Amino acid sequence: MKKSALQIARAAYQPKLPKALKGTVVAKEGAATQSVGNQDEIKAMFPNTYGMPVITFEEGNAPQMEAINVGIILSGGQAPGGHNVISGLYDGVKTLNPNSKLYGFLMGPGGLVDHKYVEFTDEFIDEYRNTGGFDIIGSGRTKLEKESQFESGIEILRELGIKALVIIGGDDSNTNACVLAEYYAAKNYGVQVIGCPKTIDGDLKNEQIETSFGFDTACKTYSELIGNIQRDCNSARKYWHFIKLMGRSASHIALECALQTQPNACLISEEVEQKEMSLNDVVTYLAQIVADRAADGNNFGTVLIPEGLIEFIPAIKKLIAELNEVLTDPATGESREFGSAEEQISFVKGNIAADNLAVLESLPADVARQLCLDRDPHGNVQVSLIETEKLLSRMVADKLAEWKKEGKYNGKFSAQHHFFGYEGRCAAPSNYDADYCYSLGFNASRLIANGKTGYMSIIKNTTAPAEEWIAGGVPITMMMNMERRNGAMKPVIRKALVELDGAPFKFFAANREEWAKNTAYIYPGPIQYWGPTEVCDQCTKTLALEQK
Ligand code: FBP
Repeated sequence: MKKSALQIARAAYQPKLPKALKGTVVAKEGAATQSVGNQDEIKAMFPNTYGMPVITFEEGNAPQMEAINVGIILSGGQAPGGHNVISGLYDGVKTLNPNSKLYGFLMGPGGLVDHKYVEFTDEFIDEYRNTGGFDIIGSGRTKLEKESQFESGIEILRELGIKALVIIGGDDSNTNACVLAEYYAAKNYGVQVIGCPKTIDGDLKNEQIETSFGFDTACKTYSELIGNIQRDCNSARKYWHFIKLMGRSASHIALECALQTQPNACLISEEVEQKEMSLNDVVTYLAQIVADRAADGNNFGTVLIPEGLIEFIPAIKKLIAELNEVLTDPATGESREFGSAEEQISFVKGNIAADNLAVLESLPADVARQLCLDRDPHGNVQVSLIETEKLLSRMVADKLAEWKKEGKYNGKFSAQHHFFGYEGRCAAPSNYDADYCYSLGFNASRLIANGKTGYMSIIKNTTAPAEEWIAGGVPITMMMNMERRNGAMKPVIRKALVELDGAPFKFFAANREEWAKNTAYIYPGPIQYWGPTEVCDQCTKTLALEQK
């Protein structure tokens, strides 16, 4: 593989580890834990992995381990730093015993079920240290939930002598990791399962997990691009840029990018829901900002739109909930099969309540169509395929045209559209993500060495220098509650949405009026890997505000 000069230099970077992980460790156990909701049901469903304590690792004299074979899976959407989780785990198991082996299952959880794998070697791992992407073994969205999949998995794990499996994923994949951990524990199969918190969306976080990996790099990459657009926008002064940002559900990415770039407007889905705003209310809010700037002679600006917005508009949320029910076959709990998209849409229209049908029919045809079509394997609407940025700018243009007729607006409105998602998911990891991910992987080897299963690898105190980071593990059941999925109640990790009383949102809300009216853009520039620490080693503004 031909490498750029940066890649060659970056390969030599040695990610930092918390002090506690540098030598042998001992596990300090906290008190027994409880799930965040539905305790009785979760306890009954996870009798072998419920109630375990939070673990913190401290320096100590642990005995030398026998060689162990470990497997790893990358699951779901790509996130910068995944290769460092693998290299951290590889180095971790080798320091436990140089004869330990690490296997990677190919193209996501499907690789475990279909017995597709590779064995890592020094040369193989070295090619991928500190690089972005998941291409080292590929990723996939196969949902691990059926007994037949778990049984197929154990066959290959036994064949390769694998005693522990690490699953790198978001809330859905880690929920499945926990179900697998419980199944193997119940059957006494002798295979531990450990999760790692990944997703650029930033919604896998709680009091134990400060942030999911990849969020830092993805937000910095998008913020660089937004900054570039803002400079262009402020140079030509003739366009409004409508920028949709990834983040399937929560608006953490949009909020962080707003904190980094100070755009003229940024929608936060959670606020739209809380204020029970309709699509028309959202459009009026944006059109007013455009009109106010036009009154000052500024016919240009930037608007950030979270990808998941549409699902948070209460009427549309209610519609989607019914669509999800209707699209699931109650007999099997699986998605219904249709011969064509048209057949699916007409089935949906014939089977939903009149008020929801009215909402569906009020939406532009392309949006309505996408809402009626297939979900991803975890039952999520594929919001990355809905062009909200075009929908909103079209509706703002219509509103401004009305206001022009009424003499309330006399500006010029010309829009450009962008969607930043895939651009950031495989970027070379920032120093933060390179260090955090390496530590998460290395730490997973210590959870394995301590015989843990059903735990997620955690690294805390990450706003301090890496030396002072705290390593340990949290039982996955602790993060669970029951939610309705595909027509039935299921145990799932609770997703972290933007907290409207949290410091990041409050900071944004306190400043947004000024950013709307005045042109107060910040141009963050590219991620820096070398240089002064205040430039190169910063965490996200979200994390800094949350932890301050
Ligand atoms: P994960 O939750 O698996 O990390 O993926 C998140 C995400 O990047 C969302 O932001 C986006 O909506 C979705 O993946 C896109 O999925 P796909 O890669 O399948 O198009």
